[in-house]
This record gives sequence, C-alpha cells and structure tokens, in this order.
Amino acid sequence: MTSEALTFHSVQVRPVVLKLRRPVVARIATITEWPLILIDLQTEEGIVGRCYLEPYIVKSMNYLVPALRDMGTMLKGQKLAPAEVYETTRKSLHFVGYEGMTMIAVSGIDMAAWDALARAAGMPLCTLLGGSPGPVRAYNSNGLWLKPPSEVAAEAIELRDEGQFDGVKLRLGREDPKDDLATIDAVRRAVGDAMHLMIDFNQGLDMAEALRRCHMLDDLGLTWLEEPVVYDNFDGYAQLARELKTPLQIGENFYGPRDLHTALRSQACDYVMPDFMRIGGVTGWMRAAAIAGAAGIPMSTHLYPEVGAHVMRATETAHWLEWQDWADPILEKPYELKDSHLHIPNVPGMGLDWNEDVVAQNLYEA
Ligand code: SMN
Ligand code: MG
Repeated sequence: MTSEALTFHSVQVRPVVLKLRRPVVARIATITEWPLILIDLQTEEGIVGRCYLEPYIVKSMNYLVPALRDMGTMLKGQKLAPAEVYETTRKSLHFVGYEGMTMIAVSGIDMAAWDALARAAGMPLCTLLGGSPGPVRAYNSNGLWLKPPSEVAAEAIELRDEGQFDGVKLRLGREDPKDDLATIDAVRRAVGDAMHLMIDFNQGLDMAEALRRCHMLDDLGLTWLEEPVVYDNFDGYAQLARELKTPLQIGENFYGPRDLHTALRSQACDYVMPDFMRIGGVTGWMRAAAIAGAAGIPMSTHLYPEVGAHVMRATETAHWLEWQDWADPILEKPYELKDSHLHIPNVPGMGLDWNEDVVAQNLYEA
C-alpha cells in the first residue's frame, strides 16, 4: 500500500490581536497586546494543516502576513515535503537574509506543513516524529514580571495552582538589585524551596552588571539564569558560563540550528531553549535537537507549548517545556495540564483548531 502524497494548494493567513491577562513588563519592553498569525495550510487533497505564529510586536504583522501569503502563492502545486519546503521558502528570501522576518515566515509555513502531514497520516505529530503522545514536564511562564515583591509572591501561588506546577519563571532586572533579591525571597516564602525557579533577565543587563548580579544570585539554588545580556554576545555568555555555577540558559533568539551550533562551539551556555518561530519550526527544531543531543546539552522550549509538547517527545535531551496560555483564547481545545505536565491529545496532527468566534472578534487589519 502506498499512502497518498500531499500537494500544497494555498495558505489562509489571519492576523489577530489579543489582550494579555498579565501584561509583559520586562526590563527591555512592556507588552499589553499579543499578536497572533493563524495559518491554515490547504492541500489539494483536502487536508488542512494549522499552526500560529506569535511575533511579539503587533506591527510586525504588517510585514509577516504579506510574506506568508507570498510564500503560499509560490508553493502552489509543490509536494508538501517539509525539508524541501523549508529550503524553497528560505532561499526565496536569501538575498535579504536568512534571519529575522525570513525565518519567522519559514517557520510558520513549516509548522503548518508538519501538522498537515501528521493529520494525513492520522497520527499525532509526536508519533510521526518517532515519539508517542504522553505527558511533558512543564514550568509556568505566565507572569511574574517586574512588579513589587509581594505582588509577585502572590502571583507565584496563582501560577503554581494553574497546573500543580513545580517550576515557575521569574523575571528580574529591577533598577535596584536588592529588589530582585527581595522578590526571590518573597517567592520562596510563598511557594517553598522545592519549587524550581527559572530566572529571566530578558537581555536587560550590560556585561559588568550581569557579572555582578549573576554572582549575587549564584548560591540561591536557582534552576537557571536566562539571557542576562543581549542575545548575540556569545563571547560575553561564554565568560558568564565559565564564571557561574548556576546553569546559564539561552536560545530563544537562535535563528536556525546553526546559531545553536555556534553557541555550543563558543561554550556560551549550559542549556538551550530555542523558539519555534526562530529556530525554523519543527524542521529547524529537530535539526537543532540533534546538535544539542550530540553535545549532551539539555533542551527546553520557548513559547508555542503545543508544538513544544510534540517535539519534546522526540527530543534526546528534552528538559523543560515553557508553558504559557497566551494563545488559549483562539484555540478550540487547549491541551490539558496536570501535575506540572502538559498532556498531548491523541488526535491527528497537533489538533490546533480555531475558536472562530474569538478570531472574528479580534481580527487585525494587516
Ligand atoms: C519572553 C517571552 C515572551 C515575551 C517576552 C519575553 C521571555 C520568555 O523571554 O522566555 O518567556
Ligand atoms: Mg526568555
């Protein structure tokens, strides 16, 4: 028996803006509205692959939506083979660069393509990738932004209780480092010593400050220290990784698997956490996972918890899944969370279907 190959027909691309329940207040930016681009990839055989992109900045959709629509037109009639689609879409914008918007658009098409393939095969994406549906260990990243210590401590309890979590991510980088210390202390008193605390500086520090502040936190039993300095300063990260005992985490700003390879060759970190819209979707992730696996480096996800859950079931050094629910309002059926694990539903593909009422109410004109 041969199974029917899929052929690319078109993409429907819809930009949406949602209000964040807990706005992002980081040292480098405040975000109150969360942009989402819904991609429905139609095949000639009638199978539809779905995924979303979340590009942080609402006006970035003015550029990404036309790029995605253009790629859709370009791919019409081609075989839906993700490795080939990845090359075709990347090369189509090669002369303006492989990174940035190019990679984000490529990643969106790639994730929808993999979803279509898995739906056509009648199996969850993780099964198609060589894994199986099951629980994936997750921490809650829904909040704990730069607010006063007592508010952050109360929110840590809320976050723990959203899924009996045993890990939460705390954002640091307040003007006075003593306020960061007071926040960790208040959170520890609220949720106890057994809770894993991931720390994210969101690239907010210069090297001198990063050295001072990270050393100050180095004996507190923190699970990791994430992005203290600007994302592409691998020499600076290598110095921090050499000096610190606490594992250093980077990767949400790797554009493609080669960035991960370069970071590891530079010994710039202890852990990696690629983001799906930058690493190259599922194709880019699996290539990056092979590099991290060979190097024995634990690999966590960034945003996109549904895609993350599937690939983590087939990732050699799978570590923590970043859970956040910012896309939940547009989903028909968010994944189930229990005992700090995200559970993959046993349905074809990723099972991402849109709540069309919410989509209609929040459409954005791009
Ligand atoms: C982050 C995610 C989304 C928006 C701003 C910051 C953060 C993370 O770096 O790792 O969750
Ligand atoms: Mg981060």
